[in-house]
Amino acid sequence: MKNLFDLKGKVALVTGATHGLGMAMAKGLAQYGATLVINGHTPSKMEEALKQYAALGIDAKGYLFDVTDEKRVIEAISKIEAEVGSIDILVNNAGIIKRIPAEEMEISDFRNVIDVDLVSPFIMSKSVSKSMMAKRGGKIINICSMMSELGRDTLSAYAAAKGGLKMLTRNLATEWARHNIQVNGIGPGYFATEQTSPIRFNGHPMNDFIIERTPAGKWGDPDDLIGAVVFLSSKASDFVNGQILYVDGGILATIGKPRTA
Ligand code: GCO
Repeated sequence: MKNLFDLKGKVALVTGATHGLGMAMAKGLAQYGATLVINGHTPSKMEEALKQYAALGIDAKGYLFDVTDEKRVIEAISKIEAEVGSIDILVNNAGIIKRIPAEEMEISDFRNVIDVDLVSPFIMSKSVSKSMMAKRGGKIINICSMMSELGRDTLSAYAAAKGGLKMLTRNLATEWARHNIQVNGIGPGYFATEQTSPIRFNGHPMNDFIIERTPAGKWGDPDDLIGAVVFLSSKASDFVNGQILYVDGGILATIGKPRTA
């Protein structure tokens, strides 16, 4: 039986893959045979990340570009296509978060989060879609969030972006399935990363709250996302379109339970 999850011969581009969840997913794609291309925007972080990939025996190709700038994205995609090959798998992972009460949030901050977390996945997807259509196939995976389904204090911009990203995923799936392009999403629950460190340490109440609210009773480990991203990047998901696969330890499955007295 052919290995449905084998990514050999496929070029995978992961945005924001110099650290955190992006790096874990990128590592997993490479370990399943993909040729790995990573995006970042900070030269020092890229240099450090490429060393970490190399230490794992992964020959990652690094490209520095701003995913919110369509001109730069188009230039970068054509450079990658010339130097590595056309992109078979795109993981739109790059994102930012700003935790500010809605009534205090500057419109510029709101717009910045929407730009990075929602507009840039559209820019990236549109930019790779042409070559995917030409070769009649491709995989696009958008990294959504619990905030694609739920609100949380201080996250108005982030939830608006991630809720929009869920619907963008469904719409691109609708428009591009006819080209054999599968567009899906992954919704990570609460993971132990740099991005969540402000709400995990120094006695922050969110740490215990998340552990209680998550049926699995713990924060996720970034490697817990590898199975989902390999599945959605592989032949195994050729008839899966417009789905958001939540990897959340069960948070979205439950209303939670009362604190035991
Ligand atoms: C927060 C967290 C979340 C997680 C993730 C959950 O402040 O609530 O940062 O946003 O990062 O998005 O899926």
